[in-house]
Amino acid sequence: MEIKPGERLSKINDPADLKKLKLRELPQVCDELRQFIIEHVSMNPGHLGANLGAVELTVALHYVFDTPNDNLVWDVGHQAYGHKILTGRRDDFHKNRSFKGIAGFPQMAESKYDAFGTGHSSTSISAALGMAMAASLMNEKDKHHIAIIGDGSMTGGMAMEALNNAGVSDSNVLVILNDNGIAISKNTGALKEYLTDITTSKVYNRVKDLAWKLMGGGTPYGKNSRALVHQFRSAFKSTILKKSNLFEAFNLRYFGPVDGHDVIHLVRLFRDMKNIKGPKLLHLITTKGKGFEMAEKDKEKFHAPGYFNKDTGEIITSSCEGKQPPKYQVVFGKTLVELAEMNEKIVGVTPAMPTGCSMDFMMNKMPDRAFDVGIAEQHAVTFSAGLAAEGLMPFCNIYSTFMQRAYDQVIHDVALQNLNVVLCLDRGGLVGEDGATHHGAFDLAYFRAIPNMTIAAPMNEEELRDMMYTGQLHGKGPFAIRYPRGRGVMPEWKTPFKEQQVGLGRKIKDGKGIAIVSIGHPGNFAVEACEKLKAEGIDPAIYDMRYLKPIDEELLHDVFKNFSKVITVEDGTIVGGLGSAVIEFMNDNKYNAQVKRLGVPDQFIEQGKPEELFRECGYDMEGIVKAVKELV
Ligand SMILES: Cc1ncc(C[n+]2csc(CCOP(=O)(O)OP(=O)(O)O)c2C)c(N)n1
Repeated sequence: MEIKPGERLSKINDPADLKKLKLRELPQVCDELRQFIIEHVSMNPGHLGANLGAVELTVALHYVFDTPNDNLVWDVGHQAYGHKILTGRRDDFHKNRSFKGIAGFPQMAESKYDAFGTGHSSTSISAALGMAMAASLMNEKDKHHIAIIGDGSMTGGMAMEALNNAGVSDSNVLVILNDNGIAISKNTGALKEYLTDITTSKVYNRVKDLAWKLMGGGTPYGKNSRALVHQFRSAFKSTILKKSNLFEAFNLRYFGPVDGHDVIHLVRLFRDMKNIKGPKLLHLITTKGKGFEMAEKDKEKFHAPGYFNKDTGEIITSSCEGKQPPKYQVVFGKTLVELAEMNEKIVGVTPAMPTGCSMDFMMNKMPDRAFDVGIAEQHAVTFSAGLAAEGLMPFCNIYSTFMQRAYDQVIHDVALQNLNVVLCLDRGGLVGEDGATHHGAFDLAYFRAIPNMTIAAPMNEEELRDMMYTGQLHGKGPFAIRYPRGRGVMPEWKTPFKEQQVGLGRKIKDGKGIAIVSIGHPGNFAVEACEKLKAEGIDPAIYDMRYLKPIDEELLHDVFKNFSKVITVEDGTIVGGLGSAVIEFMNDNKYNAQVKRLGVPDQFIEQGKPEELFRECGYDMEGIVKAVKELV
């Protein structure tokens, strides 16, 4: 069904059209933009709450600044739908996050208005600062560089590193802190408390208001802001502000907190900010889900709600929900609680993804033993190393794509110290609609290079449970378990625990002429492929390696002694993963076989439904059938 934009929105094809409107027309533009986003996301799922909260901010930024000459750098980019719609992508928005459609996050290749590509958090201030530095070296002194970052993303270490750097530069960076008091789940940590304090502290705000009055300004940030700010700063720099304001302590000029939903005030504020040189931070208070009652009420659920009714807010779930196999995430969360009840040394660690990875089951059941450490993957890993060094058994769950952030921490703080940390890599492989920034395509390859590391990948729910059980008994250093997004294959998944022999694979079926060697969930595609091939008289053997490291050499000897044609299947890059390991083994042991590697090719894969992407990469059931027929 076609969704029609409102009267004003329908005329905005780029920011120049927006700029033609009168200031008083902007609230109407905001209403129409909000409605357009709600209608689209209800039918074509994506991020909702963050986008609704950023509507006024987005309209005001494009109204005042000279985009794309001025750079808008969105942090994470999950709140940039309004930006996309106002910058020429309104009519393509029904293809948001779809195969061959537009990306759900800003993408430099997609539009000149997307100053920087994002998806992972806490990068915006660094990128904007780099751009500002480049502009100043190239003598483009009038360009503006604006980082828009949420309070959750501000907890990421990179954001702090960038603030630290920005504060000693005279670069023209404006950081807009879009503070809605929540990340995906409730924001955690001292920074959150600090932001609440400066927003609500009567003393702080009274002193600030008094300052404005003393300086003769009726409203803060009025016409003569440059002079005002100067007086304000010199009077308060060494006293109240510097001591009580974190951002001033970083040498950034701090403005706010102000209402981030008053579009007219925001326009006036931004116009003023344009005249203030140097690094500065504007603190906006917004409401996640603004303007859609259900989303305001249940912010966590409406972060990315899936299909919902645009009138009632009711979330639409598929009717056969009960009969389907569970999601790997749920099996992880519930199994962790079971294990923690058996082993008191077990603790859980998540960097800001408690519901996504299902650590919330443990948090609810045993709140003292499960930690949400904020959007801080590096810290999560080293924090887990610390827990392990004292004899606890941490299960540190990080999405595969975000684990990339913590690579050195895994090598230096866990593997080199040979500490017993169970690293759970959720969303391994191609994840679907979130696209290139979120695919967990590299983990098998990047972990395989690390000494002391064990890497396990379950083919189904039972194996995930057994690997988790085995991981906590292992006691010989880091133990990684990587599993995909979404459902497994076993509706009856609550199997009794069995300790696995680490590094032992299995032959799923015997066969003739050709062997398929797989790891993890795609082994199920291989089983389906063989059922299909049977009808055509082709009968490959299937081996499920279970462990990529240590790899089951005995099983691979069996493969190469019996087959001269081998297909490897993995849900990850073919550069350095299972296929590479098998070829290395063949070479080292002087076998001579034809090996075809199926997996993610050596390129970034964009968004689409997982099935579409598996097909595109050629390792779904059909892809395996095709490869077997070509090779046999
Ligand atoms: C490095 C990294 N870790 C985790 C995530 C997953 N993630 C996406 S949005 C989000 C919450 C961001 O919170 P905030 O910046 O406050 O924005 P809000 O959604 O509240 O507008 C998280 C944790 C991510 N994108 N990048």
